[in-house]
Amino acid sequence: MIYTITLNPAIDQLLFVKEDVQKRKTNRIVKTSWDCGGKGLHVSGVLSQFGVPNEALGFIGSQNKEQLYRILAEKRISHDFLMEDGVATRTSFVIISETSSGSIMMPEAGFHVSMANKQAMLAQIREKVTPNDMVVIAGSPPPGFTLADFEVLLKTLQHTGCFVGCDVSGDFLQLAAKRGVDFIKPNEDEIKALLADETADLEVAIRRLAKQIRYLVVSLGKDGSYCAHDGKLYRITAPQVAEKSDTGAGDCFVGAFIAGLAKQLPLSEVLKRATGCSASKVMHADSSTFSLVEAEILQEQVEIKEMSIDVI
Ligand code: TA6
Repeated sequence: MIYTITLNPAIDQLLFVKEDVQKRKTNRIVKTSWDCGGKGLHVSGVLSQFGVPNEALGFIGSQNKEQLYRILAEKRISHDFLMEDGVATRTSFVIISETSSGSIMMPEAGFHVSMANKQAMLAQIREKVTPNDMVVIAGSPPPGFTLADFEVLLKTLQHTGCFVGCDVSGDFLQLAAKRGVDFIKPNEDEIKALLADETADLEVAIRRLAKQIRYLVVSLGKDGSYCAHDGKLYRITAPQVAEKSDTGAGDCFVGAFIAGLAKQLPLSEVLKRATGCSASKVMHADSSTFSLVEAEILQEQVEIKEMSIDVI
């Protein structure tokens, strides 16, 4: 089984405007719609689209639970959330211009999680997770969820012997890297920060960090990615597509990557698929839509160069 953990889920409110938002102008909204938000939920959505059994875990608020459940049912995402009473799952506003590419994302902070629910999550993990499972923690933590809380969570997961993937940032990423989790996906700046060396050559930085992480992916946005695994370094070039919204593209990559590993595909195939899926996502305006058919066509345009990791 694959579990995704979204510590701070969101409901994305998509605000479509005609042109780019400008100050001192009435920026009229021409259309609004809703999507699930929070990186782990997107990972779950992708896994479901690939037919890979998964369950979304995390903390949600009682006040707008029906709305979130409706969106998750549409995306065929099964879940077992812990609920905080009297608060709402945060909204993440995403502004999408109909005439230009890219999106603006403005997430709310979210609610404080009670000690009882933090403990309940640890109990849930001890009860559900087995050594054959994969667990992906993705997205920002809610206010008051400390680094110490995250360390206990990681320790609890690693104690089960399962595969642990983390798509997190800042101090949480530092900690995940230090604890040698199985998968992380920093960007170029983050990997240099991880090594406390802003001037490090990117490939040198990857080679150094790869010693402690089984699957290390470094995302380079529209320029593709690097992946280091098992003594090999891969440079992946992404297909160029007409961008509508990049929101959720990284999550789509993670979901497809984990789906590929779960299906035990060769790594080059996993990387091609994940890159094709995230390129397809970029062509869609909302936060989670991508097409398996589009992704299959796009993955044929993905180029992978393989290098030995031991050069440096
Ligand atoms: O990556 C896209 C997304 O998951 C959005 O759907 C949005 O809700 C946001 O990211 C939340 O990001 P955060 O880092 O705060 O968890």
